[in-house]
Amino acid sequence: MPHSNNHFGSQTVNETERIFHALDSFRIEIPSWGFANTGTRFGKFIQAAAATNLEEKFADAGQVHALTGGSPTVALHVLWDTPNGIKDVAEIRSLETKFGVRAGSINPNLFQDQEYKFGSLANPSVEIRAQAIAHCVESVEIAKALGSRDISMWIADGANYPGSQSIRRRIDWLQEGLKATHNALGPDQRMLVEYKPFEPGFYFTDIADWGMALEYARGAGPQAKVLVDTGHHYQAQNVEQIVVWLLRLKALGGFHFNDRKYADDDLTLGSIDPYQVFRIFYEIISEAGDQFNDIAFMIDQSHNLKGKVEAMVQTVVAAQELYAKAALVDRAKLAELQDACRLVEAEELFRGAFYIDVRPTVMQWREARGLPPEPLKALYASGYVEKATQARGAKNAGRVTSYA
Ligand SMILES: [Mn+2]
Repeated sequence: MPHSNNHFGSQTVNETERIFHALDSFRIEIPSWGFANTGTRFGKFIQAAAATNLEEKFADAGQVHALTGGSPTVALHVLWDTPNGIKDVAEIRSLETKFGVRAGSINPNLFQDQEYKFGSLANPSVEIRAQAIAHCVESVEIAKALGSRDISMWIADGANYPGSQSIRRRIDWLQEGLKATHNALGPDQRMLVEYKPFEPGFYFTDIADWGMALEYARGAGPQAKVLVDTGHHYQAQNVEQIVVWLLRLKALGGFHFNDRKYADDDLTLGSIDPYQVFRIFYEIISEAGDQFNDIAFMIDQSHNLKGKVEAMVQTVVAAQELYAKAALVDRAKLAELQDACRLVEAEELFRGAFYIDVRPTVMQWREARGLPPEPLKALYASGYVEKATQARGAKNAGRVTSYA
């Protein structure tokens, strides 16, 4: 076992190379909404340093990328970030140049307007469905103008009570809406279909699992793929197995990474179960092949209590470290052990990579790439958050916190 018996401190040259190679190819997109004030179902919590407009979100995202070297794009939310639609594209272009991060996936908003109380693309009202489709098509146009490849479709539609909605008719309505959105895509664009078993609908959601998402994607057209949000599964589900199936079916569009203890908790990636992230990364490294560039790694988290920029730096660093660990699994050796059914040795080889402390090598990689060796320390030393607090504190103090 060439790589598994000397992991106490420094890595071998081979391992260093593998980690450098892995980190050079690994990019994870951060969401604009991760920098704004958020809360719980009960109220919003205001942070003095939270971003209050798109420029501040880009500034924060640029800061995270400058410190980590791993997050060159920022996911945008159409209603929150481009309130004037396509007219906002010029401003976004100049923010990209100013802050050194590009616009990434475009996220339509099909859950906030009052019209969507009973659903958007699956609403029984033909007028509201048409409004939802128009919004999706506009989102595609914004993405085109920004040069963004992916439209991420998070459909919050569902129902709370048995008998209150027709499950079957909603399938047809939703499929029609997704098809119409797909038809608007440019040749290089993709539509990513996200799924979730419950919430906000507590009897059903219209796209409850990866099978439904896959079927909707196939029905919509060849440029539609499935988006896996790691928090959108029942507790016992094996997410890495879903990932392998989607890869096999050439239908994996990307991820929304986050962690959870109970349901869709939107906690920091790897904070509760880092081994799960490692397992997912391992399957991608081992199975993706030429599909790798078609996988959009994205973060979807909500930091209610942690400092926004601080939490996002922590997230990207955690993702880089877990990705580096997954790259250290000796795949040839593992396959040999698996085929020979040497079960314990196979398992030990696999989890052995998880237990390697890659941080010293990741630090070397950062230094070799002109990045600060310890991004969080560099953030604290920079005074960035203190400056943001100064500049944004007054604006944030006037924000509404209650839902009443
Ligand atoms: Mn998500």
